[in-house]
Amino acid sequence: MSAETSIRALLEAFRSHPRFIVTSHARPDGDAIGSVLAISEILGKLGVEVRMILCDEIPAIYRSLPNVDAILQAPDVREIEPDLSVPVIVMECDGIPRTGLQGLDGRMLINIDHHASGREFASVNWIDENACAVAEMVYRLARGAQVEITPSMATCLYTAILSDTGSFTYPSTSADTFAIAHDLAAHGADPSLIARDIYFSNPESKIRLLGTALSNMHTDGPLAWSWVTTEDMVRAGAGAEDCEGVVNYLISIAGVESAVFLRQLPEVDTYRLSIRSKGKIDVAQVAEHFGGGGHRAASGCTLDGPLSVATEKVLHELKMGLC
Ligand SMILES: [Mn+2]
Repeated sequence: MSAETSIRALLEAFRSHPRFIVTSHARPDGDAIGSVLAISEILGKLGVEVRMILCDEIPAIYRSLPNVDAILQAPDVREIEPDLSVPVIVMECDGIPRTGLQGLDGRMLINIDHHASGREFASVNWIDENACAVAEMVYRLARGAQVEITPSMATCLYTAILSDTGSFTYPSTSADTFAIAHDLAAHGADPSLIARDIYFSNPESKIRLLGTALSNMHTDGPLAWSWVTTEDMVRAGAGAEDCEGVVNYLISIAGVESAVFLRQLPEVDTYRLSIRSKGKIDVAQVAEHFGGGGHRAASGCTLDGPLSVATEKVLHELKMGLC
């Protein structure tokens, strides 16, 4: 579906339902949170009532976003919205499981995604692989719906685009990205304040954990990898969100084409992998091979331990991708 057709289908759905649930994926990132907040404000302006529900906590760096306290955290949407006739907008997910939420089955679903691994699982599916963030699509929706971009909307969308493009450095960054960022700054997004919240507000635990992760670093030609165990995390007083971005230090090494960061999950000997590429290797394919997903340059998946086996498996796939 073209953007125009999708936006028309969305507006039609908004007109025929007085109430919506808006959600995104588990372990929400800047795009998930910023897009949920912005689309909810747009819906509000269109006279639609909205409940924002995520299964996980908002990471500290996004807790100053406007209206973020209105996002509810619950394992099951029926706890908050028992009426099954209330449709759900699912953003940045390739299916219901990615939300981590229960109680979505049997509802009308609207799917808005920009991942290469995006799938048409909903009644309305708007998937644009070329969008740098779902926030870009939400911005286009606001324009298409002729909703005025408010300073709070602009702040949420700019935050999402800044974080999802790796500060305007990923291959998805285009002239359009800057045109949108320009318009958002003109409508009240403050680039300096937003950067301070995202990049200069780290908890000390995150930097301590980074130290451990970097001392566990290994390289083999164009590949770099590193890990932290649950014990490392306990020692640093760190949580899962403190692992965000560690992989970017590994991919920042000259000559490294692809990098992997493995985080041991609590209780079971299973690892959450973040994979990055400078472009030669399609890491979306590598992640999909292991049941995960993402983009050509940034993806993720989960592998069973022990650590040495998980590491060997992913390095093998990455080496295949280099051939
Ligand atoms: Mn995104």
